[in-house]
Amino acid sequence: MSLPSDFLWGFATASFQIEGATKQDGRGPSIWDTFCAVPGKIAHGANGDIACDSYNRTAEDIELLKKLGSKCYRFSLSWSRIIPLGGRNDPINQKGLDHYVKFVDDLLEAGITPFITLYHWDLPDELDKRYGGLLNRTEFPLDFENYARVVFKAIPKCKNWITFNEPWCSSILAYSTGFFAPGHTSDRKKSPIGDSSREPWIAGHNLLVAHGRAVKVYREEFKPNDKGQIGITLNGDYTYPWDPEDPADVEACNRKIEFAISWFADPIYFGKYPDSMLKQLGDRLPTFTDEERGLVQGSNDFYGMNHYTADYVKHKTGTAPEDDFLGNLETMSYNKAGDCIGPETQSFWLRPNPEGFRALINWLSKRYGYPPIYVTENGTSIKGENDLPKDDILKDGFRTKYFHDYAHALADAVSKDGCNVKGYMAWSLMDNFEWAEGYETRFGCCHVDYENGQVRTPKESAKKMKPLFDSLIAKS
Ligand code: GBH
Repeated sequence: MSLPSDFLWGFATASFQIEGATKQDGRGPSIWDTFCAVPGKIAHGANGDIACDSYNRTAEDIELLKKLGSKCYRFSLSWSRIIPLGGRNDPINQKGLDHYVKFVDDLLEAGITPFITLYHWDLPDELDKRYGGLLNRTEFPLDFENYARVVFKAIPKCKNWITFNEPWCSSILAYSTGFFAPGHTSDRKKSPIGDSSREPWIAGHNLLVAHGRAVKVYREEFKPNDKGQIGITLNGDYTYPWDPEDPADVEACNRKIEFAISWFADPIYFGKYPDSMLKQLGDRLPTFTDEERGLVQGSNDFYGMNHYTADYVKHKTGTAPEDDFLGNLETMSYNKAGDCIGPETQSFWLRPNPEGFRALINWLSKRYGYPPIYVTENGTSIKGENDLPKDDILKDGFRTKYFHDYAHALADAVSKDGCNVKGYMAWSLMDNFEWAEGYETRFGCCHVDYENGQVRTPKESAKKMKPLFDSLIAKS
């Protein structure tokens, strides 16, 4: 057996992607409600108003998790349900808070370990309007700290906390490319506001400080009694050189991971930004004050890893353009020899490459001193899945194979390479609102019938998850 007997596995979701009920029980709007209302931003003009209606179906979702054998469940809280206006002097919405308190009670009752993400991209809209949201260096971290404290105090029974999901996306996609809310970019055809050369790096910095503030609060005010753990979840792809003989491509591979992951992980583990980023971005990368560094350095009890795919990387020559965020390189699906990184999916950025998963777990472990890692997301879409009749969607052999191969790659990283991976959460429990792609792209292990009352039906991949992990986890 390759995984320890206490290894946790389960499924993951996020509030805006599944909850719906955007106007129920006093919830305030988030930046995603606002963004969805802008014509042209979301495929088919979709929004989160109903989604999977999980806000009204918590019992059903817990039954589903139980049936699938899920040991843990990662979900996120909607900040604007709990504090509709978001700020530290704004009122708390007790109904919204109670909803999550009960949900955690019910999960524990069902024997499922909760992993709570405090922030999965749905900032209270008011904070964006009031002071520019993530771009505000003093207000945003303090408001996040307050929100975190409110939640820690109300839900002491949760022992696993994730501050931010993928700050890379909250910075780059929201403030550079403008694909995600609030949609800032330098491209004036897409947005009247934004500066892709500076804003993403400011947002990233402020997210790090906000993370550090929440961790300090948890460690000082709650951890001594509650005895939980807290960390951040970062996304990143593995990279292979387009031309393995070209040292510049080999170097660019490392640089690509640094721009995606070490941007956040280096300050957290080492107290500074990576040299490669300082070199390219210069003073566009904010400088940590001593106070900020003190908050950020050492602020992970564990590393939350979201991982889906890998790329071939080809270096670029000359000075990087001001809006570059990859590290002056390009990513490709084929290498110089003509090998393909992996089969196509419904997501242009995702091609399965399980070996890359094992390699990236090793890369992270070596760089950051073999920290405990929880894989907080891993999964795939399937090309054309949404066009199939429901019965065929349920036979998701492609996804089943993806999970099989990735779980085995993870098991090798643990049993053969000595990496310290402690849990794994598949993305996603069910089909849901896939951000700018609306409901067209499905990532669920369970099918959601959006036309017929949001009925959930396990696909083959969901049913095979328990046997898969049973075959890898040692019996206690
Ligand atoms: C996760 O991000 C999210 O956490 C989750 O909410 C989402 O549903 C899931 O993926 C499936 O998409 O070419 O610059 O546009 C995955 C990591 C990183 C994948 C950014 C898409 C786009 C790169 N994402 N990437 S870009």
